[in-house]
Amino acid sequence: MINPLYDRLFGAHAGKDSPFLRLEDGSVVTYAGFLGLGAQMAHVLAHGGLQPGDRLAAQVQKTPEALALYAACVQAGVVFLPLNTAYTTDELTYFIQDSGARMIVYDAKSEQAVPSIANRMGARSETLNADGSGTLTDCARVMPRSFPTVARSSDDLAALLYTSGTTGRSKGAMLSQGNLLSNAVTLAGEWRFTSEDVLLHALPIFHTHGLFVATNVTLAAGASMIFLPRFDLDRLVGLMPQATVLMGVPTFYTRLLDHPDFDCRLASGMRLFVSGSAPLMAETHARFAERTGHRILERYGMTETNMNTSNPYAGDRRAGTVGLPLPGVEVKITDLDTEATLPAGKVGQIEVRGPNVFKGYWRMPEKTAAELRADGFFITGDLGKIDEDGYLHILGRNKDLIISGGYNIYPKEIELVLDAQPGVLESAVIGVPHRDLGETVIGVIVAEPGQLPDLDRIMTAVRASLARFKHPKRLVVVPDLPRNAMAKVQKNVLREEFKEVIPAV
Ligand code: MLC
Ligand code: AMP
Repeated sequence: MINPLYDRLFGAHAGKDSPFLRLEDGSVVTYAGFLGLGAQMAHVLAHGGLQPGDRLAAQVQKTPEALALYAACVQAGVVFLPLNTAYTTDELTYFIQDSGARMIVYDAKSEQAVPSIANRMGARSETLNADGSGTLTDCARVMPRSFPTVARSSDDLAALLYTSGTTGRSKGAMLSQGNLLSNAVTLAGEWRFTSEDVLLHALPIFHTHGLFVATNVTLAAGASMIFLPRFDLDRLVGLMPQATVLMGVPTFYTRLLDHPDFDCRLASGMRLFVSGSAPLMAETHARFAERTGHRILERYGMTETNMNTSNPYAGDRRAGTVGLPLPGVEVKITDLDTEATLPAGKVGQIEVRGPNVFKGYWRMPEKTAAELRADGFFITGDLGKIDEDGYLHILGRNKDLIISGGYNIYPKEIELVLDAQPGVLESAVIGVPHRDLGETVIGVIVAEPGQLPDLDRIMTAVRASLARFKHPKRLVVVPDLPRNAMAKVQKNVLREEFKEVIPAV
């Protein structure tokens, strides 16, 4: 194989007229059609001067063309950097600068700042709009439908995915061809995917879950996907009889349970429901099983590691656990202070090692050294235990992180914005329970002496700099923040105090 990821996931389907994407309007994109478009786009990248190893940043809507751009990058040896469509210009600028992207593909209808950012950086920019139009597809259309695949090795980078950090500065996780390929092939096998499968795809394609788990597993099996542009509960319910597998964040499942038409008849053609990216409540698992007869299969992963563990396909799927280590993946629990490996039943930090674990953080050797040990174990920042039967339980986090509807939100990033506002002395951002999203964001503010901060003005500043899903649902002003003897803010005290500040919906 000259390009392991391309050859196995994409090239293996060359010439096949079987469906890859089933679109909402009933039309179908075949494997051959998809690969032809990907090859045309690879020519556009090469004509644009992109060399193997160069980064291409894409902030585009979920379309077949956006997915073909991923295929094009892999085939041309270009490192794919997908970006959340909710990111603001400020956020986008950081990612483009930090990654040194050589080409930026963006939606001309929603983002106007890219050409000037690209100019400043000496990068090229192309447009790809939500209807598939744009300069990228215009140029691609006149290109040959085959492209000489660029040689890559397993260790070469395939993707750069940004994940926020506790310092408020996002880090680019470097994922190699081998990281992505090994995980896709393992999961397709573990979850018994075949070419007959039809995956109901309602996740975004700029994160690990929708791109590398859902899409790569489908490709590894030569299966097809019902490719929805976004999550839409009624459509999900309406299309379920045509599907065999659903992958979603826990919010998908709580919302499905709230839908009056969702019952066992509707789910009778389905063979598998997978949940991940955030904790699935045992109660949701139980209600789902009662309603449909299906036990949701929960798995555990991260941007840096792809998937680490999964409940078994054939064995016991245990609610409240994330299952067993995947083949080839080692999971251990270590003491936070001594770093010694702990026995079954003891709670500590979760560390993982395997072919799935990333190569480090882009241009951040100190951060890489702090989280990725020399022996290959990655310190996940999650806390948990392994029980007597080998199942992993996630019991908390040793990192200040909020997960809202499957999106990670690092409080520090929001605190930095709040702290910079007039009248604000300091702030603490916390996650409180939310029925629909699992957790949601609250900003707790301490005013400068004698000042009354203007909360509307503060929210305007937040909106200008941070993606919508990170916005606090409420701001509250308190006289001071609770601190421990080390002067560290006790967020657990704040979480307890404000846990009911957001009404249950
Ligand atoms: C949308 N909004 C959110 C939100 N999603 N706010 C907080 N948290 C979220 N997750 C906001 C919007 O900005 C909007 O704000 C309002 O809620 C309604 O927007 P919407 O677009 O109608 O929301 P909806 O489509 O219902 O989205 C909810 C969702 C979506 C759960 C379907 O968030 C989603 O697709 N989440 C999946 C995220 C994901 O893929 N995570 C995987 C990461 S990879 P307003 O103000 O306009 O009302 C990873 C590794 C692993 O973690 O293990 O998988
Ligand atoms: P991300 O950085 O977006 O990839 O998110 C990774 C984090 O999501 C992990 O470190 C966990 O904290 C969390 N996560 C992923 N899957 C699960 C799960 N099944 N249960 C609990 N937490 C999860």
